[in-house]
Amino acid sequence: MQVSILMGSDSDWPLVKKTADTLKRFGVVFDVRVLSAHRTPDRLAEYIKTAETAGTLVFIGAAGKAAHLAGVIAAHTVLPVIGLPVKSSALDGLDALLSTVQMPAGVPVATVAIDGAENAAILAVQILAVGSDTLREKLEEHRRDMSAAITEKDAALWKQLNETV
Ligand code: RP5
Repeated sequence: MQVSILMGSDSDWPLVKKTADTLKRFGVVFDVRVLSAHRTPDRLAEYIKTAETAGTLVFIGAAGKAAHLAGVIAAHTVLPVIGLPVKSSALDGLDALLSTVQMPAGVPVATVAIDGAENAAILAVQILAVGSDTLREKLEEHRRDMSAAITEKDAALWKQLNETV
């Protein structure tokens, strides 16, 4: 297991599935669990220690509302922690963003955008790629694919405009 994805509730899964699917595309081995900083604090702490022993190198903590999950994970490990603020509140995720990103000095959480599920996975792959040429090549290929897709969309738009003018 290279990445442990933790989410505060099963209601986060429709979003977090995108993180899982992206990791799968890169061939990264991961675990996904529902563990809450507030509702299951002891089991969360236990899991983090178990995951470290099992070889986890990066944690992803996805949570909404007063989202302390990623911060609490970071308090229990020195491994890199990525925070994914989930838009599940009346405040549209701004509460989760601030709760996740505003960590005290010495205990960072690398926070992606509100609902930035794909970027949470890509950042995890980038961290793992520091020690893996294979992952680095896959990331470079991913960038080339994105670039080609944009070029294609640009060309399609120009074609459409020229046809209508
Ligand atoms: C957070 O509260 C979870 O991460 C979720 O985003 C939100 C709502 O949880 P549920 O009430 O749907 O379980 O802790």
